[in-house]
Amino acid sequence: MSQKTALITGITGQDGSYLAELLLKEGYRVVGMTRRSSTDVHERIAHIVDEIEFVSGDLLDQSSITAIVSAVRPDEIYNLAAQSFVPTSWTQPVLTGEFTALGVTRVLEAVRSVNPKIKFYQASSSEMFGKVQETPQRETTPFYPRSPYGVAKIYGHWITINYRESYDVFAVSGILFNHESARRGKEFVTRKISDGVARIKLGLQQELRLGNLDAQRDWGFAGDYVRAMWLMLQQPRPDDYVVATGRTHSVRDFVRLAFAAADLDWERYVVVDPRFYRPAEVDVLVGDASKAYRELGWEPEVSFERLVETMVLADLDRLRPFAPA
Ligand code: NAP
Ligand code: F7E
Repeated sequence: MSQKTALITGITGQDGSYLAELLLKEGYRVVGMTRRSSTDVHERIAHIVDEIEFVSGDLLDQSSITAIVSAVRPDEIYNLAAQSFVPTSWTQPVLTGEFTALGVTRVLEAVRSVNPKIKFYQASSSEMFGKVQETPQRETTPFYPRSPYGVAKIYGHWITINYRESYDVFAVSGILFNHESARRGKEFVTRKISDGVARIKLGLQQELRLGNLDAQRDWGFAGDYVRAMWLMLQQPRPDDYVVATGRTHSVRDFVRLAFAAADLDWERYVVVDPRFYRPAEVDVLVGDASKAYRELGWEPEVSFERLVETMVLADLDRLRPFAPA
């Protein structure tokens, strides 16, 4: 069988790095789309950078995307690029819509015009459920977004389904619940906590300021979740899937376990700071991934407890060289 080619938008992000690793292992030619930057943004993929081909493009620019799809001739496209930080979606709502919503149409337009046989994966999100209408949330649960990010992701979800139904494109929407790792951006709460715990343990920071400790999320490991993305494109028919662990924990639970992993008492260091509250909050999310279990044969391998501990230990290792003597 000839080698398959995958094009990944957002390859420099957390998920892009794990997906690139997986696809290389599966024998793919991996091409990553990156946007022009004056600094090196390849930190998360530094270990595999020689095995990946890079093309320069931007979700804002239709001509660059169409030219890339035309030149690369991928069998599969994973559209992971987005403005993905929820608070920024309130301060930059229009840009978030351009990247996270219309960006999806731009990639789909490139697929439609170059070769509608290309398989397409859209990175949809549990943020679409927002103020939840049903618990646990599944593929059929109605959406009620609580941020411009959530609203933009719903557009991306429906335009993906629309291109499947209008043009017969093999287009799937993966509704993924929060997934984390040592490669998570430091502004997201889990990594902010693991980084903060490590800094406090090593004497580099005195306190950790956080927002709403009562929010609850269904947190899994990013390495497990990219496997579900790939499996979705290997199915006989395109469909949409919820990917989640089925367990939910509060930010406070994460904090408690993370400080305990470094033998620290969280209550001595955590300060609740209303600056980190959101204009509208998603209080509690928990997913029902039974369709993915059944049809994709997918299940998560890393538990919440192991995830928290791994993230703290990784930040301790990374920061130890900077600790005062
Ligand atoms: P991430 O770490 O924030 O990575 C986002 C990626 O998008 C980066 O590679 C970034 O490039 C790229 N990007 C942003 N704007 C772009 C533009 N205009 N043109 C081209 N590239 C652009 O996000 P992630 O956690 O890996 O998530 C991947 C995708 O899954 C996102 O679409 C996110 O919304 C979605 N999602 C994530 C989760 C989760 O829990 N992680 C859950 C559900 C859905 P730079 O490096 O240049 O900034
Ligand atoms: O917040 C609370 C905050 O920013 C989680 C993105 O990948 O997952 C992510 O979105 C919760 C919220 O992730 C702080 O209020 C408390 O309730 O880590 P987060 P998110 O908003 O759930 C979804 C699935 C995506 O698709 C997104 O792209 O934690 N929280 N204190 C805090 N959050 C942050 N960031 N910082 C705090 O200090």
